[in-house]
Amino acid sequence: MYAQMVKSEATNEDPEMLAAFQARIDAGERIEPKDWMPEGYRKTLIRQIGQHAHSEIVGQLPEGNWITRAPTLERKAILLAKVQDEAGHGLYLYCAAETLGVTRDDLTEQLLSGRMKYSSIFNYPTLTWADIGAVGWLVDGAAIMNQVPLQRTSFGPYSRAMIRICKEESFHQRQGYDLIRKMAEGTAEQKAMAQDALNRFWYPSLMMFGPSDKDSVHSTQSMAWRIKINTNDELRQKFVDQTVPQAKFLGLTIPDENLKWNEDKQGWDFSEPDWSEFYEVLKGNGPCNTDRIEARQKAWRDGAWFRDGLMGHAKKAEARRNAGRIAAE
Ligand code: BYC
Repeated sequence: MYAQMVKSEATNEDPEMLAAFQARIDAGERIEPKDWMPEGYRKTLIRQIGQHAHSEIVGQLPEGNWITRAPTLERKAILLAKVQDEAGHGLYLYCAAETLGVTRDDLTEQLLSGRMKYSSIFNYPTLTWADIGAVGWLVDGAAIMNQVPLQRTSFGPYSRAMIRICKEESFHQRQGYDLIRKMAEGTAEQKAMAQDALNRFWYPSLMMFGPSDKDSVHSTQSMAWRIKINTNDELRQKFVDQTVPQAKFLGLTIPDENLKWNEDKQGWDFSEPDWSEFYEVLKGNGPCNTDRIEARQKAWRDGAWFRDGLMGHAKKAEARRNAGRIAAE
């Protein structure tokens, strides 16, 4: 069935090569950059890895917003390290995408012109210090739920980047939980801030997993190619099952009246997010879309002198090397 789907996606590619490629995927082999791959596989990876890289980079903005206002030196140092980690994750992922024949400049240009997406979650504001806890606990928690299976994704460079990223993300999730726990166990006012953060971040976190399976455009093909290992709904359910007991332990209430343990499925029933809000955010109409893109555009403009300097240095070094080679010949 999968081979048929692959064939219909890319009719001008050699059916034997497609079948051999699918057999490698089905056997659990990793695909490496120099291997033959269907054009659709390459494009899907560039889209997913590129969006993922952009999410890491844009994801620095809501948290970076609180570095100067962290309440203690220790919390500031932790937050600073976390935001730096996100930059590193973006770089590993851009490098993985570059092995597919796209440049980081191309990807950046597509982000800045609005032609490439980043995760919807980063279009929501971080209004209070408790939001930084909620981002670590819920947003990094959702990110890990999605990324742990991606360590086994079929494309070698992506899978290896995910191994390192997951190690760091799990530290991020724990520091977020520790922060929100301090707030939840603090004064009545602090606990109310923690609850408010949970209320605002719950549904946007559920949206991170993408549309429900019936509306997911890419899942079937991406799973056939093992670019994705699980469906969006499977991971969303796992996230809810993991998070409900954590919220109970914190003494916080998940803002969902329909949350109910389902004995048959051994998991929690929960309300779907408002998908019309999700699609509005994707169209650019979320609370912070404009701010986020403008911040990245400004960073790109402000960094022009540095990129020019690096290129100038690289060109001079190359000219010196070439001159040395000619003299030696
Ligand atoms: N936001 O067919 P579907 C992080 C788009 S965590 C925006 O299901 P797919 C971080 C989707 O791109 C976040 N767009 O797509 C954490 C597609 O549109 P296009 C990053 C979304 O790809 C803490 C359309 O909706 N993680 O970085 O099969 C701190 C239809 O969806 C979203 C990753 O990127 C969304 N939430 O599945 C700092 C993980 N959901 O492209 C940083 C890797 C869907 O056709 N990515 N769309 O125009 C994935 O696992 C998959 O790409 C997704 C979506 C599950 C996200």
